[in-house]
Amino acid sequence: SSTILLKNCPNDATFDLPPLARDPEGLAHDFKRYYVNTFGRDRDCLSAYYPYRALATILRDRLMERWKSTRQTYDETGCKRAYYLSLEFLMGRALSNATFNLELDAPIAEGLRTLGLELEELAAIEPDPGLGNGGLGRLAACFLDSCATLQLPVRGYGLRYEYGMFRQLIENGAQIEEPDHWLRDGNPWEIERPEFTQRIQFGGRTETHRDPNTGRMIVSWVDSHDVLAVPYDVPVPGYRNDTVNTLRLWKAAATDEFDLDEFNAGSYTESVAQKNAAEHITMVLYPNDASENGKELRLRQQYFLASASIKDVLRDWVRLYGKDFSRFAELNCFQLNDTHPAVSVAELMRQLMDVHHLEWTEAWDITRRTMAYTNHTLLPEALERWPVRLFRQLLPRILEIIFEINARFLAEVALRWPGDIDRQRRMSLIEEGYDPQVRMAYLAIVGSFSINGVAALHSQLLVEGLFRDFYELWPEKFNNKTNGVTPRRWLAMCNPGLTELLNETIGVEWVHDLEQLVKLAPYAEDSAFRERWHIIKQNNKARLAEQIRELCSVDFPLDAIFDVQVKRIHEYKRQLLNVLHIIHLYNRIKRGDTAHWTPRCVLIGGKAAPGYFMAKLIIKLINQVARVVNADPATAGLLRVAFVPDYRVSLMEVIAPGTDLSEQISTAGKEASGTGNMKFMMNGAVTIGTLDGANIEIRDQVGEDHFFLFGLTASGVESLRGHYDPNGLIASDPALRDVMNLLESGHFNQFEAGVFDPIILSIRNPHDPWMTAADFRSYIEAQDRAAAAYRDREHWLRMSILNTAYSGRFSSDRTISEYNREIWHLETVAPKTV
Ligand code: NBG
Repeated sequence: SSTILLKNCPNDATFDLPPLARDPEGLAHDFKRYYVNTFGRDRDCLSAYYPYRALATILRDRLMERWKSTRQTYDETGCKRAYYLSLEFLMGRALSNATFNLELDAPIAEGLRTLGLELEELAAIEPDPGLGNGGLGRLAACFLDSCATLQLPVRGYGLRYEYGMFRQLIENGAQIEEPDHWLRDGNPWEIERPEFTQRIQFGGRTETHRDPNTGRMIVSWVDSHDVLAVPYDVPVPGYRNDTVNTLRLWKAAATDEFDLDEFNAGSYTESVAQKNAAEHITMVLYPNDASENGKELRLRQQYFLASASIKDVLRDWVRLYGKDFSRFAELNCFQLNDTHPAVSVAELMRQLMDVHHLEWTEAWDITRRTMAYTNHTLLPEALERWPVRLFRQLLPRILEIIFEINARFLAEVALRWPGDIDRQRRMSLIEEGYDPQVRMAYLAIVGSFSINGVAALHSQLLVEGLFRDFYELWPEKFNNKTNGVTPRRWLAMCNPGLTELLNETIGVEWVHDLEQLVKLAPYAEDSAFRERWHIIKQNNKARLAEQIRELCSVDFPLDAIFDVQVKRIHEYKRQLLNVLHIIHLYNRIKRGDTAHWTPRCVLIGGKAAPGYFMAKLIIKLINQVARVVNADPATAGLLRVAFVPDYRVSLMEVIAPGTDLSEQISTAGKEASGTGNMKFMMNGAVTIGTLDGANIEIRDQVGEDHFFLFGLTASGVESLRGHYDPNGLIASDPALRDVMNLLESGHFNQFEAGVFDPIILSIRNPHDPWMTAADFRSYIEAQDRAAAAYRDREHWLRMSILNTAYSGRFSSDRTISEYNREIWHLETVAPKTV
């Protein structure tokens, strides 16, 4: 019914609506109206949910008018547009973001107070939508925020998962996963747009016939099982600038037709039940971070996103420009967030040729001028490859196109390197073998004009290693775009205390021009300023400690150094190294080696992929070590350890401001960039870290004296491979030997003999890819330096201030400006003010 069209749309331009209130009284009035008339509540309603909904509706109204005006301005100016294609958008809560970006925080808080309500309390009712795993999904969210703030016409395309990232519980030290039905109570931040529904094909076969008019061969994809893609739009407000961009999320829905064969065979119910399967496509987010998983449903998700989004863009094109695609590449750009949406390359070809009847050369020229690919990892286990047989069965037409792309590409390689058969085999989009595979990264590279890594080291390692052959062929395509995070959510909103001090000291411009934070640097020498800095940090630590007490029943004393590692649990991120250090400190306490001790609270948090055995075991070890350490009276006032369950965006908003020491301790060469490292730095934490990912650039910015460096370099790691000898290291380092002894004695698993054996074996394994033992000595020495530095309070405060002062480079506004200047080439477009 929602797809039935009217002859004339109601003309909203003539509606003459009164302007919406922005003052406390007007806002309170609107609140009352929604609470009573829209949600039907009264004094008997004790649920905080309805006040939240009433407030969300107020903000939605105010976003809506700007949203429409932004859309119309983009259409009217005929500007070039970019599309960020991503299987993940980890947006975080929307209410406080909208309130802040619309500059309504003060009047709303005041209006609510007249009704006896607290803005912060209502904002915390909102479920934190977890439509992403970790860094990659959160980066997409920061990018959308920066695009809207910079007034760039960029639209996000993603999937509307019914179930996002699982909720993590800890039982007996181990991770338990629980489904997170975040949509259960509805979502006020989306608008369903059934009128823009698309039809997506799966299965079936292809047929070729000659067009009687043109004589051209036309391929059609027939007998397919189709699924509908229904878009839900989410507003993305810019920072105080009237721009509201769009994140369009697709939901899978069954078509209304029945499968006739089955229907005639009398299996009516089976036929209806099958329709249900269609809706499974967007049921759940795959909870794997930086590792592929090869399930058919995942490929369905990828194609569903690619096909629906490209159809949507082409529909828009035809609406605005008709069937002439000659300027399409000039006015459109797709940014592929990792290889997850890489099938878009073939899908754009398919639609241009089979639906819009372009010739191969023209379609290929358009595709190669519109697609750009970002790589987010070097880990081999994350490189996506799909079996050719799966493609043949699920996406037969797409496979034909991939084969054709490959044949033409390999001819190009042969022309450049005649007779180099090995190179052709290496570069082929198809990995030959018993079960041939499509290499998605190569498809993305061949189909794109730009390929980038996410930090300087990562981009360099890409062209020297993984993508070397392609770099030799097309050096001009490769570039770096060091990641960034939005200073709105990750400083201004999450750290109101510091924001106030910054505004007073250097003005308010830093919120959208973060390099201005350098103006803080001279204040590091001002002792009165340092004192204010200290008080703010202590308040933030108190807020964090309260959370930890509530969630973990562990007390964090505020005079201790707050030492934090929160991120996905992965062996390469080396939470294990952190645990070894904790055990080392515990040993020191037990042996009475506590002269000049710095009290320390270690906080670790993060989710493990449900199928990742070692990661789950590491969680268990952290919890067991925490239990032993915290229960031992000898550690009182010296050491506390907590594992915070269900780490997510809204928790980081409390954690980052309250952190002193930021743990960024991955094996060098493995962490593509990291973005948590940037959030901590902005909030005045000092980093202890390896020369990996963006850590290198963080250290370059803040200076080596204000960063605790340790460990092997990426090239050091590579040259140690083959003669790494962890057992020799353990034998010769008394501290490490003591740590291993305690671990191996079963001290942390009294009632579960042998549970941690796989961890012990991994540390002692000469082929341990993460080389945990290799970096132990240098790590505990860096930790000692950090502890000593923390005891010199004025020195630490200087370092803390300088970390914030030199964090300007890590704003996603800078990153997005670079994407735009070097890849997208969009004009800024300011919508008409409403
Ligand atoms: C992750 C990297 C991080 C990086 C984010 C964002 C994947 C595949 N990669 O180091 O591990 O910060 O991407 O670029 O999730």
